[in-house]
Amino acid sequence: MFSRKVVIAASCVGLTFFGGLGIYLYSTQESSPSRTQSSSKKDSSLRALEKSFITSQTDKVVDEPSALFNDPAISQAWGLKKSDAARAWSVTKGSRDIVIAVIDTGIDIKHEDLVGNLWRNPGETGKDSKGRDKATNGIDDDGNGFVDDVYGWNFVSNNPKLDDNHGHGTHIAGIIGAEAGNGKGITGIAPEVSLMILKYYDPKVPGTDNLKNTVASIRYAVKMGANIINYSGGGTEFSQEEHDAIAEAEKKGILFVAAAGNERSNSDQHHYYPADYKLKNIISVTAIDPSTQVLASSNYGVETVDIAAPGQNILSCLPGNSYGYMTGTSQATAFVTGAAALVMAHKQSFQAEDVKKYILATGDAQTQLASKTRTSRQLNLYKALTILDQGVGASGVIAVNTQNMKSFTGDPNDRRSRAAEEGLDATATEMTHFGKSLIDAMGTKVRPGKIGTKQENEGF
Ligand SMILES: [Ca+2]
Ligand SMILES: [Ca+2]
Ligand SMILES: [Ca+2]
Repeated sequence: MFSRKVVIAASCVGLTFFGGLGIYLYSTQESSPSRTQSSSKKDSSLRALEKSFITSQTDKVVDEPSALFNDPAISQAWGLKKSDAARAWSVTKGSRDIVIAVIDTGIDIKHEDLVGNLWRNPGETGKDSKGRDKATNGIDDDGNGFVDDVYGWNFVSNNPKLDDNHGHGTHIAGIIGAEAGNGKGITGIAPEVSLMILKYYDPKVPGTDNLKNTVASIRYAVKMGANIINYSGGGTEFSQEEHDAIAEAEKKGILFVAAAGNERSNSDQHHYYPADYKLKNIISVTAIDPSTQVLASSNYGVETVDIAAPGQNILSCLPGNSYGYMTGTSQATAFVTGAAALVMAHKQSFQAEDVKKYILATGDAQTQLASKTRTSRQLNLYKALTILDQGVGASGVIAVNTQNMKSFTGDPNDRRSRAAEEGLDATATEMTHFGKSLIDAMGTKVRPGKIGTKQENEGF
């Protein structure tokens, strides 16, 4: 039997506070062996928090998103530019109707950049029959088995207090759904969204059964109607219970976005769960740096790891209205979750499998990712939202809509120039090529009629 390694993120070393932006820079090494402890027999059921490294920023990228929103730190978030976020936001900024369960270390529910995007359980808000606030009346008003679960639940301490004693959960929540245009901090990938907070790990509570809490969190998310589950933990042991809980989510059309893990290993050979369960609703995500290289610390695998997204020195929220940088596949996972929220908001009929296939098929193909991921692609938010809009039908043929066609810009690769040399309409060639690969990736079982129908309904 494999022992499950318990790994927590590096702690804060070399803290510097930049008052103007409320930004903390942490300077630490990538991994810290002293924080890696082998699990004892008693701890064998632990599901580890995937280690995100608190890091210092080294790469500054001039960023278009800063032209769109007034959030002061947005220009320091290179991953937004890398993922084509600004153009994606011109299509949609998400929707409060999309509920994302963030299963993590809790969050700072008072954080200035998150408070407006928290999910609120409708059954635990408002007044009860005696005029008391349902949120604090000590009664399980909606009868779901949890008392006063307004924003989610703390499965570590079995109460509704979601305080983040680690920082990881707040950071992940910020990447997914920090508010845009509020003049504070950063902007999440899906700046309009509802974040359901489920706490499965707390470094201050020793002996926590992370796997049990993870399973309970997944079941809560399924029961309470989340659309997407974001999970950045994992371990090398297969858990039937965890598998079955995610299979329940699959049945309900809930997407499960999972970190590939930071074990520096090939997941095809050394499986990492839950990312590697063979379920159609799971997206496994690895992390890249600004030059599109998979991080040395990140797991990879041409059979098991689906897609890559920014994960190095990612700026996001930290508890206490502060901000800082972290590195790891957790951060990359949050990018994909945000992308899924945007796609669901834009295409409301999409279920988990549709969103998954769509995000995987619309990423930018990169040669550096060919030996590291199943799709060889990095996340592209704009293309994830617009390929269908551009009129690529189920047959891979482009609908006649030159207005939209002209606005499309795809991969900045040589296909365009080759097409120009051949006297072809470069954009059309690109789109046809891309449309075919999209359909190939989506497979024959994927609702081809529905895609075409949907486009017609939307006036294509
Ligand atoms: Ca309740
Ligand atoms: Ca209550
Ligand atoms: Ca903001």
